[in-house]
Amino acid sequence: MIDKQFKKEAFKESVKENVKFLYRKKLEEATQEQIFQAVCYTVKDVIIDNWLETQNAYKEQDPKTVYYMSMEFLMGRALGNNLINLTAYKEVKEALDELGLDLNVIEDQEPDPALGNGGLGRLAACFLDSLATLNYSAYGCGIRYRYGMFKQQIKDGYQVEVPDNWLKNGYPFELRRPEYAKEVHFGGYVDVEYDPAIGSNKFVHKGYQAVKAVPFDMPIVGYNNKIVNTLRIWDAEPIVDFELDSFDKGDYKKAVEQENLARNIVEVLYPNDNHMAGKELRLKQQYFFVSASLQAAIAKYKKNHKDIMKLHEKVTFQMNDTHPTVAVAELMRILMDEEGLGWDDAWSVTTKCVAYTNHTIMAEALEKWPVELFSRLLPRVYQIIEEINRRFVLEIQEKYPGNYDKIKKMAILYDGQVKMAHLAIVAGYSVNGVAKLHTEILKKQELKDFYEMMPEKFNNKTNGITQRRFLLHGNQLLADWVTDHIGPEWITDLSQISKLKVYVDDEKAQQEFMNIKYQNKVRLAKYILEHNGVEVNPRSIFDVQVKRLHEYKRQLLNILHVIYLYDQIKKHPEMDFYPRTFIFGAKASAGYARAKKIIKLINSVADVVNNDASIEGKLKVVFIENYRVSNAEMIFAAADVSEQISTASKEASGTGNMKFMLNGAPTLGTMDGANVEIVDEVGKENAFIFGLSADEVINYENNGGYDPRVIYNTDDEIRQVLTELVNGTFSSDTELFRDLYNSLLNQNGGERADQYFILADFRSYAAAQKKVEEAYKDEKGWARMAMLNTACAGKFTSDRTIQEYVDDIWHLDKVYIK
Ligand code: Z57
Repeated sequence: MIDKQFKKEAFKESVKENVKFLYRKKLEEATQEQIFQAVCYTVKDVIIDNWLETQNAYKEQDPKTVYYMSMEFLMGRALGNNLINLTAYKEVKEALDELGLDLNVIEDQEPDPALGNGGLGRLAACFLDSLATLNYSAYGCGIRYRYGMFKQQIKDGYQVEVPDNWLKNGYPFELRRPEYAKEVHFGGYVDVEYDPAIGSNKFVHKGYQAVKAVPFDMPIVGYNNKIVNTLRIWDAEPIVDFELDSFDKGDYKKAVEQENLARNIVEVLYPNDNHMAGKELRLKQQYFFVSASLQAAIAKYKKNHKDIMKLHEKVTFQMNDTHPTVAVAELMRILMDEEGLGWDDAWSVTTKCVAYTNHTIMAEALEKWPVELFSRLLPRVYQIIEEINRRFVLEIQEKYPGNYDKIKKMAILYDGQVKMAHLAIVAGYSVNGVAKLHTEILKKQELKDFYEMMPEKFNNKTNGITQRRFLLHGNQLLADWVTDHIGPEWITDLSQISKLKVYVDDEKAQQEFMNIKYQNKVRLAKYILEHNGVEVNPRSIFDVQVKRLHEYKRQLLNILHVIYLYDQIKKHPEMDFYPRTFIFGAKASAGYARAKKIIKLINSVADVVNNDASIEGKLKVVFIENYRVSNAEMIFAAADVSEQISTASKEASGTGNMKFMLNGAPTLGTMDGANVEIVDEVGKENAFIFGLSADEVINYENNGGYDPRVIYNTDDEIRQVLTELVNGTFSSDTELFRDLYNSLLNQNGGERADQYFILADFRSYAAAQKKVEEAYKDEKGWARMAMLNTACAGKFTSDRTIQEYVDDIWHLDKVYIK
């Protein structure tokens, strides 16, 4: 334990001192927010010592480093997590107690740094936690958005987006590093000039606009190992005392443009999950952080290494989805134009340094940039992509002579577009999917041609989550109980949690386990009462679906089933029905009208159901406002049932599913993403699986879809549910939900009727829900199942995922701090 550093008295003194010098106040006069800041500075002081030591150890031992390049890092709050990883949480809680302060209240002062949308950004955050905990040298590289993911308010049942000004009070854990600033160039044109030094022509980028990229570093504390890695996020500043190139001297208009560029570029995170908006500013953001990160990585490498041809021995860049894929061409540019390598040498280094992770097969998420936009914004980088493409097309022709279809399907440049996934695959030395099923679909369907041409690049890395945040911090009661039974090794070796299996039939253990679940449900019920004004019964089944709102995730299926249950209870008031609370939490992209309508529907159904005295509180529906990492921790801990009901084949992995499982909630889900592997681990008798398989869905899709009207016409109860969308049951405005109704029954432009197979899966979903109810009534059986879910979650730690990335892709060296 590192509690030496947190000697209680010294800690208390330091907090008081910090309140004094930060705010000129005594502790008694300070607000909770000021105390939060003071506590953070005390904690940061300890972290900085470890941070320095870590960086020194890296300098001495010179390990290979991974640069995890991501547009999103959904970190969640840092204070509690840092205390956990410093193994100082309980000591600090006690020290604060003695000062009359409550650590929970202090933690609640911290804004969630929400620099991400959903799964992809949260995965990046879990990976950083695991990398530090496993003693690997790693940087997260991203953007310091001034405004992160918007805050969601629900007004009259509608989502309202409120800007997330997370930096308003200053963020205590970040460190500005102006000495590492880099310049990034946009626009302009490329000139060919004769260079007498090399006796040949070279390309020179001119007439560009420049932005200064200034890094802010955040410490990433490893668990109980003194390692502190760095999340480096880039801010943009105008180049004020700008030295415009000689031909631009006195160009006032340009000076103003440069200032605007700097102001806009890091302003806000695009709030789209699994969807590409295609905005020019987004491409600017991508190039901005990629260029700055690569420049910094290469400068750091060159400090201690002479031979740029050996860059890949010390450095690897992991591209989190295609968002940072411009890195391929930017690295080529730096190696050629700045390091003086020729094409072949630059290509040889680049293709040993970059690797790509695919996170989705959703067509609307694929990044394709119009050539016109791309070449105007990044003329030199575009020129390099043209050459990569030219050479790749030659390779295709060599391998498949006369097969022009292959060129059409595989080229990087085609139809006036730059296809980022193709660029990533052609240059990457590794291409991975994020769950077994997903990787198989990539190989057999989406990326079939590439897999056929370069099978050795493809591999699977099933996602994982950090148990430090999602059990040790989020569910302290259960964490203590687990440690009491099997010791603390699970904290850094989650495979140990299988030792709980010997307790699943032990009645005392069952009671304790379910009692902890009950207490967590009481905690959530209190939160719901405070935030929603809805009273829920903690003895009811907490059935939870929390994730981004997207049609493929099928929150609509869930709420239609709620309507179905409501109809049943109304029709048969005497029927046996175990009380249920359906809990939703989801943000919809600001521009995604249908997703927002589904939120409105959930809230409208909640209004009717929750206020219908005739159903005697058997059914409650709650929409938790502003679902985010901090309240997620509490929600997973309190869940009885984990809703993972995506249309099979659409959810690449899912990671919420793993968080529920770890906290003892069985999965109610389709055979999609990592659900498949969850069932492998826990057994299908300890999950509730329903619906079409991925193969069946893909088969329908390849053959024109299916006809939901057959179901509508033959199933009276389903027809009744749909009718209630448009007959005034949930809104006096019968047109309000017309679009949702139509989307299930009619085709619309290029969109098939019920393209996410909601009606096709409805009956089997309802049957699975019925089984949940039956299973829950068997108290011991349920306790056993819940415990088995926790006990079988070992595979789903991001520690395992990261070790696989290290073994198969990154080949990093472990570093130990004395
Ligand atoms: C995103 O959150 C994911 C994929 C994307 O392409 C984008 Br853009 C955003 C998610 C997947 O939908 C999840 O299934 C997956 O678990 C997660 O990425 C992490 O891999």
